[in-house]
Amino acid sequence: MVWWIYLVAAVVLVVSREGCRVEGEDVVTYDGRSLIINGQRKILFSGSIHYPRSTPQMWPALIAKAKGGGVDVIQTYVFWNLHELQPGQYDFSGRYDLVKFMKEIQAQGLYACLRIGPYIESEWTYGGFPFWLHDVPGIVYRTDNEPFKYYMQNFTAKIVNLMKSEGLYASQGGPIILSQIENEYQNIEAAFHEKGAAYVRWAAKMAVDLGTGVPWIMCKQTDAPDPVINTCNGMRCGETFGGPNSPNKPSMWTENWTSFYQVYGGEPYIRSAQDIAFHVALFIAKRGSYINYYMYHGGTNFGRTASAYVITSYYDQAPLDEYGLLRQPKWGHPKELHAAIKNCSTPLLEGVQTNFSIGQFQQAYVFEEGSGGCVAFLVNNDSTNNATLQFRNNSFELLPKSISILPDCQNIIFNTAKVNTQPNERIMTPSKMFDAVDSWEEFRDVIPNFLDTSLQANSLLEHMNTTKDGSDYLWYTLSFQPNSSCTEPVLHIESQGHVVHSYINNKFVEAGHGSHNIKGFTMDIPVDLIDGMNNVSILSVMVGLPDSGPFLESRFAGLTKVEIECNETELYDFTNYTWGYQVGLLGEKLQVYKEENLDEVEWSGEIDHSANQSLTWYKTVFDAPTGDDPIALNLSTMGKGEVWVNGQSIGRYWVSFHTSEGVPSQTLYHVPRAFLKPSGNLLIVLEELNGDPLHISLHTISVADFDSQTPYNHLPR
Ligand SMILES: *[C@@H]1O[C@H](CO)[C@@H](O)[C@H](O)[C@H]1NC(C)=O
Ligand SMILES: *[C@@H]1O[C@H](CO)[C@@H](O)[C@H](O)[C@H]1NC(C)=O
Ligand SMILES: *[C@@H]1O[C@H](CO)[C@@H](O)[C@H](O)[C@H]1NC(C)=O
Ligand SMILES: *[C@@H]1O[C@H](CO)[C@@H](O)[C@H](O)[C@H]1NC(C)=O
Ligand SMILES: *[C@@H]1O[C@H](CO)[C@@H](O)[C@H](O)[C@H]1NC(C)=O
Ligand SMILES: *[C@@H]1O[C@H](CO)[C@@H](O)[C@H](O)[C@H]1NC(C)=O
Ligand SMILES: *[C@@H]1O[C@H](CO)[C@@H](O)[C@H](O)[C@H]1NC(C)=O
Ligand SMILES: *[C@@H]1O[C@H](CO)[C@@H](O)[C@H](O)[C@H]1NC(C)=O
Ligand SMILES: *[C@@H]1O[C@H](CO)[C@@H](O)[C@H](O)[C@H]1NC(C)=O
Ligand SMILES: *[C@@H]1O[C@H](CO)[C@@H](O)[C@H](O)[C@H]1NC(C)=O
Ligand SMILES: *[C@@H]1O[C@H](CO)[C@@H](O)[C@H](O)[C@H]1NC(C)=O
Ligand SMILES: CC(=O)N[C@H]1CO[C@H](CO)[C@@H](O)[C@@H]1O
Repeated sequence: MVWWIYLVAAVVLVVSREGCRVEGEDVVTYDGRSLIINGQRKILFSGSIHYPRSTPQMWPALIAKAKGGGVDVIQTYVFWNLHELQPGQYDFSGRYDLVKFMKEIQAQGLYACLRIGPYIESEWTYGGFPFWLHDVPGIVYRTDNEPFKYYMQNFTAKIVNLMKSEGLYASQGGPIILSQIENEYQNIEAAFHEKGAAYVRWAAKMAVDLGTGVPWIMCKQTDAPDPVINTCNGMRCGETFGGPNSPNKPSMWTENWTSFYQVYGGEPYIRSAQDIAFHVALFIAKRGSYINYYMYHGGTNFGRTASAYVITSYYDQAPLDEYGLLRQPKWGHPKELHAAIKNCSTPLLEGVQTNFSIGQFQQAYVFEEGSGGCVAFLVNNDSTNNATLQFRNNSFELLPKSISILPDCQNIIFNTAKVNTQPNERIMTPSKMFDAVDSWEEFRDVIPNFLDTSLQANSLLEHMNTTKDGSDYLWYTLSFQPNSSCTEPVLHIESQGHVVHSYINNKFVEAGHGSHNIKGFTMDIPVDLIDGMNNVSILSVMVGLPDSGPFLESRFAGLTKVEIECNETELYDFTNYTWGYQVGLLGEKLQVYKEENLDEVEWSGEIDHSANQSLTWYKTVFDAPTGDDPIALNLSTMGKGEVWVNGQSIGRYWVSFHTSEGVPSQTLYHVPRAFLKPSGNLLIVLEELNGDPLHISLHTISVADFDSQTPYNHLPR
């Protein structure tokens, strides 16, 4: 549908909002108050669950638990770099089966919001872009650039056509009521000057012209062109959102962060259930009608899918934790809030809103219908004291920093600061220790020297453009002969990310790294050189590609300067020296983490993790714990690396990177049940430092109320 027909349809529907329903198909439109589905205004609660961050086996229970929590809509991004491996070559299998995910949402009677992007950020490597885009001549991402627009339109059309061919839009009887184009573009728009606004107009028109029959949204985009709806992302949209850019558009909140993503070296962000409820209630009081929890279930960044420095566990503090278990009271408290708001949705949606002050820090928001329906939200914004006040001839004592909901303007049925749900806690039940030395075998990866390399260049190559994201690892090697008088040599390395391991003459010398907020780092390492030719091999490691900011296509990573300083005045500058390169580790090239390739290398039964740091592959087998509880590996004694179970990567780990409190950011790593068979599961650990595999342990995970140790994984009554 072209946009103007769409607007006319919206206007007609506002005038006569009954009727108009095509059997089995939902007509989705909107007015200044809310989305309108089959002629009815709706207040909708939505929850983000990203299909590739869990397994298809987990999807039904995750969706059911979201529904149980009072969620009406499941929101997901579409992950371009999982789906389009090479231009025109697609993968929609297994965890990438978007159609199956949408059909599960539909089967459970929920709606879907499909955020195609295709730029998604999402703490996902390269913001969702396939790395091959980088090599398209003349490309500049996310601006008025023909090559970029071609591939963006091509993928967007691919997804829309896939959804249409499966009948998944609400206009076809499917669950999808909204689609998103672009993502928080306004954050970078100014960097592109007038091309930014031109791109926004193009993206909106391109999307609308695809004719999905349901509205499009743009989040954090105040100039979203009609009929695309601009929506808010953030923690406090009730306070920060400037509102829709037209009186005919509803006020929608597409990312109310339930927590925050975590980076290596960072602490988890704990947002209380009370604080979430306060801001959700405030947004509704201020005539908001759609709120999405980002994330409702975060899940796991399997493989190398996390973006730069982001940990493998994603939003574990969401209402459903990484394993899909209820995190209380974050699940139960919003559930009560949703029920309270749903209970008075008619006066909220059809009534006239007024707001007025009822105290120095207190306000009332009242919705009244001609027919007598009345709902009030009483806000106490005093963060320390109760407020005792009069409202409509009744006296109320309001808790500090709270919103009370009165569905009849008389009685409080819900207060955001009063949590009735019992908190719960995670219980880890040990299932197996891997402490038998003879259960492990190891393979030391090979440190390449200059003469072993086939790719050579007279400069320091940019890391990402050299690996093409085929691996985290890039070897920079050289050989050189120092002057005999270079007696106290110091190896000086400057890197733009993320980790460096340095070796001289095949001996480990030192590792260094940057962090999420401090990109570059330098190292000065006194080294021993021999007379004659020395081999210098430096391993540059990336922990995910960047996912945000303008000009992502021209980011620089890897080594920027390498010198050997003999003394204050004399140094060897290797910046323009002849370097030899190797992309990836030998074990990666041989895929030794796969059962069928184990024989490609010699495994040794004599494991010795205390030996000087080197790149070591460890292998063992284990049986799956009985039962259905989720499973995790405790890697607290390891350093940094990646883990595979039956050939599938469960993600990177980086236990040796401590927070300011001196603890690892993540020690538990999810092993999905779907990756396992009953016995003989192959576990492969690639360790970059000198972590101790003998103290890895396997646990089953459950949750229990604080006061009862009885675990439950089901929905409490
Ligand atoms: C998208 O591009 C692929 C090749 O890159 C091509 O086969 C396909 O026809 C294109 N689709 C559209 C809708 O342009
Ligand atoms: C009523 O709400 C409007 C819009 O949010 C705001 O500008 C105004 O200050 C509010 N009035 C009172 C008395 O709180
Ligand atoms: C509550 O008070 C804080 C601090 O003064 C202010 O930033 C915020 O906007 C207020 N919120 C409401 C809902 O009045
Ligand atoms: C409150 O009480 C006064 C005096 O008794 C009465 O006039 C008024 O109508 C009452 N207001 C409401 C909302 O009940
Ligand atoms: C605040 O009000 C609640 C009831 O709304 C009451 O239970 C509590 O004792 C009060 N707290 C204080 C400090 O007065
Ligand atoms: C719904 O609101 C009515 C008053 O309007 C109240 O009597 C009832 O208990 C509420 N139900 C729920 C589930 O909150
Ligand atoms: C990226 O690498 C290719 C070779 O694979 C090279 O031709 C190109 O110039 C490089 N681009 C940049 C920006 O370094
Ligand atoms: C620095 O080292 C060079 C040889 O690498 C030597 O010739 C020179 O005398 C040294 N200078 C000082 C100040 O030690
Ligand atoms: C340097 O590397 C080459 C090629 O692997 C090797 O033959 C030589 O022995 C190495 N030299 C030293 C000092 O390790
Ligand atoms: C090494 O020796 C050569 C010749 O004696 C001299 O030109 C050069 O500056 C020296 N380089 C360093 C880094 O000491
Ligand atoms: C390395 O080569 C580049 C390009 O040829 C040049 O701009 C730069 O100054 C050189 N750097 C050093 C340290 O020689
Ligand atoms: C748009 C918005 O509200 N952003 C806020 C999200 O929350 C973080 C952390 O509390 C704030 O720093 C942002 O301003």
